[in-house]
Amino acid sequence: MSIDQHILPGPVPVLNLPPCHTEEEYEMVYHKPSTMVDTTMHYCPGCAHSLVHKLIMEVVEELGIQETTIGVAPVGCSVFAYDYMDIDMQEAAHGRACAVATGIKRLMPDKYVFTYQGDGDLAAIGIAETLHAINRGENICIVFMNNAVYGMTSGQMAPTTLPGMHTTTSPDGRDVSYYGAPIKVAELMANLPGAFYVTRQAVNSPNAVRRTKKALLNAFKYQPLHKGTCLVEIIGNCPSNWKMTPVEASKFIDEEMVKTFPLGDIKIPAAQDIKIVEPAKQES
Ligand SMILES: Cc1ncc(C[n+]2csc(CCOP(=O)(O)OP(=O)(O)O)c2C)c(N)n1
Ligand code: SF4
Ligand SMILES: [Mg+2]
Repeated sequence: MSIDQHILPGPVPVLNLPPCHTEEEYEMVYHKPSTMVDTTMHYCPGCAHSLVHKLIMEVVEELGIQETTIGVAPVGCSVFAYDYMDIDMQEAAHGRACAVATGIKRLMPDKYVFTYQGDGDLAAIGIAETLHAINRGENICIVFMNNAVYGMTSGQMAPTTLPGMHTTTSPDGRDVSYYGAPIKVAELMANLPGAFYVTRQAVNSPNAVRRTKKALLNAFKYQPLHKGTCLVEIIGNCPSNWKMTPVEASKFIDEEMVKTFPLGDIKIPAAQDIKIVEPAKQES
């Protein structure tokens, strides 16, 4: 007896029913942005970097600026951002992303230029370059991923580590009287005259993701106005170094991180500064 005879009770009827739905009837609710390279990412499960890469690339796709966008990648876990974003990218040595982006933007003012940096990269070794670029009002967008640790190098204390937070270099918890308080980068930079738009967001829930996408969209849209620097700080999950599951890490952001790093806009442009100038109508 063949296996078919053994498991099937009898001849299988051939049903010529119409398909339930035509292709047009399906609503497209998600597609991977065409601006992303079709490859596997190296990030840990639950890491914020992969999500934020995707959001930036969605913005680039929606604005139709794939050919005119240049990103600057940092050191840290997101050093390989250039392997995932299908745009022109430049790697910058430790903390120098804003200086490199300054050069690119000044040479090519019509390009959309952004940096992508972690807290070790931006707020420690690169704080000077970042502060001076914003003070000068460079027309770049800075995407600042704050996960409160040096993720790539196994979770050392960063300038943004929370008070009392345990890291590999603060095993008893960050002692503020010894190491100082966490640096609130967004608030600090918003005080500089060159800062045009400064916001702090997160990506630990669907609503937070939507707000972050909006913030990134604004920051990119403002760039052709040449009015100053846009800084989008994003509180990122680092489940591996926080020694948490992805779900616990998302809760940790809501329950602990936001106490030190409250979410929301910190500096928004005045209405007249973002007024779109319509091209003059030609007389017929
Ligand atoms: C001059 C120098 N200092 C330090 C390092 C080690 N290093 C590489 S990445 C990194 C920290 C990255 O942390 P962060 O910028 O917060 O990025 P994350 O991995 O958390 O996304 C450090 C300290 C190095 N390679 N060279
Ligand atoms: S170590 Fe942290 S920041 Fe790095 S990939 Fe893993 S979760 Fe992301
Ligand atoms: Mg970090």
